Amino acid sequence: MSSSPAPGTAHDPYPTRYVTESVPVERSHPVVWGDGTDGPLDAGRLAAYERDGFLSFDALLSEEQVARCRAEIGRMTADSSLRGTERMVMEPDSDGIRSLFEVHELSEVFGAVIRSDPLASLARQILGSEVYVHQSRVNYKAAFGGSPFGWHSDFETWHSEDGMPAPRALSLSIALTKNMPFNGPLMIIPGSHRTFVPSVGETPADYHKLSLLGKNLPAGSADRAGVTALAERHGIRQFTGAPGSAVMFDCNCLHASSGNVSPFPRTNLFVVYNSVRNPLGVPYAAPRPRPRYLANRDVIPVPRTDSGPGGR
Ligand SMILES: O=C(O)CCC(=O)C(=O)O
Repeated sequence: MSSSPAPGTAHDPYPTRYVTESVPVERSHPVVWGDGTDGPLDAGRLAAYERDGFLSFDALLSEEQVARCRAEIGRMTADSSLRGTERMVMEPDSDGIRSLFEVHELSEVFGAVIRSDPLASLARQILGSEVYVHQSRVNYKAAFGGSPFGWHSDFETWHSEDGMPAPRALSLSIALTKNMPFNGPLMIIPGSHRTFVPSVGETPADYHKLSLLGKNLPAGSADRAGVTALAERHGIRQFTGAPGSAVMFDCNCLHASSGNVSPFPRTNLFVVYNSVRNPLGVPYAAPRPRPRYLANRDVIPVPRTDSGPGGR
């Protein structure tokens, strides 16, 4: 198994933030780890994930699960004890909610969905090991003003700010409302997972308090020339779909989404699974680690169950 050196001990294959110029580097780690045979994806789907860095699903969650998640969102949104906590990130220009973090801990409904075998088994198959939940969140993307997410690689942030050694993690973005071309759906540059685009700009202390607000801040944003070159080469895919549809994507994919000026909210559940063999260490390029609701350091494998989706 290949692994990355700890910061300061050897050459870091993914230098970022402390660089003065963004020089893209080719990924030195696998995309599909292990032989990829232990899981629900067939060889064709695995090969597509390896090539593009993502896979989409028409119905990863059932209608019943989506209804339960939406009811739970209503409950959490009305929960005054969550208002004003760091887990709830508000929109920069309104009193709307932008994101709610750690929903797998805050809610039994979300916890059961996120730990269910149909979801976790996908991550185990791609990452070639047991997995744990690195981060979970609901991105609300409210009607008439949900703000955008600029182009970035999540691994760039998790490596620099959380001390994630290797790109051995993946995300699921699951639609809880209909994702349409005009309400700010996810966009990915196919094939961008093979290139690490460093971000120029040192990480200030407690940077997460600013960077989660949707402002286009330098540290953590992908270098524009790097994004342009990859988009010109590979194009941009936009993901639309019914509630319950999903996109699973490699942690180093360059992705973004536009703001939502439409009258239709675009609310998605976002779950990140990391390999238990890729635990977080000292940040590679930040003064101190981010809090656990953003970057879980408890490597507790998601148990294997056959109870079916959604925590029956
Ligand atoms: O929900 C979205 O549209 C994008 C989310 C995203 O980029 C992120 O959470 O890193």
